[in-house]
Amino acid sequence: MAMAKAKPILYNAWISSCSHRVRIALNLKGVDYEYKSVNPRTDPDYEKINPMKYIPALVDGDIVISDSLAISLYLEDKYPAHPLLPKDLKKKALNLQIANIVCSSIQPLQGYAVIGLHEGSMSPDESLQIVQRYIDKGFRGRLKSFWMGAKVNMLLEMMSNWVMCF
Ligand SMILES: N[C@@H](CCC(=O)N[C@@H](CS)C(=O)NCC(=O)O)C(=O)O
Repeated sequence: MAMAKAKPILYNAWISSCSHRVRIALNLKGVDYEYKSVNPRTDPDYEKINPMKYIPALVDGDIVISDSLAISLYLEDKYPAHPLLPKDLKKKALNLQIANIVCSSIQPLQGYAVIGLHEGSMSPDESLQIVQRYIDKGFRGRLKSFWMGAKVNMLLEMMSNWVMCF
C-alpha cells in the first residue's frame, strides 16, 4: 500500500497578516495543510522552527520556509494552477515590487518588531507618527508601480493585507 504523503504544516496565528497571505495562497491552490497555531514570542519551541521568531513558517517535508513572500513564491512554483502572478515579465516585476514594498518597506517597520521595542518610552502619538511615515512612503511606492502598469492580482491582494499585523 502506498504511504500517505505528509501534509505541509503551517505555523501561524489568526491575528497575523503575514499568515493570512499564506493561508490565502494555500487555500487558493487547494493545498491540504496542517494548521498549527503559535505565539512566536512566547512559544519556547518555535525558535527551533524559525530562529527569528516570526510567523508564518511552512514545513513541507524536509524544507522549512519562514517568510510569507518566499512561501508564496514556493507555492506558486510547486502548484502552478490558480496563478498568483501575471505571466507578463514587466507586470510580474511590478507586482513583485509592490509585494516586496509591503513585506520589507512597510509592514516590518510599523509592526511590533520595531514599534514594540519602544513600548513605554514613546507616546501613542509618537508611535503613530512612525507608523504613518512608513505607510505613507510605502503607499507612494505602490501608487508609482500602478502607474507603471502593475495590475491587481492574487499576490498583490495577499500582500496588501498587512494593516492588521501585530
Ligand atoms: N517578512 C516576514 C515578516 C514576518 C512577521 O513580521 N511576522 C509577524 C506577524 S505578521 C510576527 O511574527 N511578529 C512577531 C513579533 O514581531 O514579535 C514575512 O513576511 O513573513
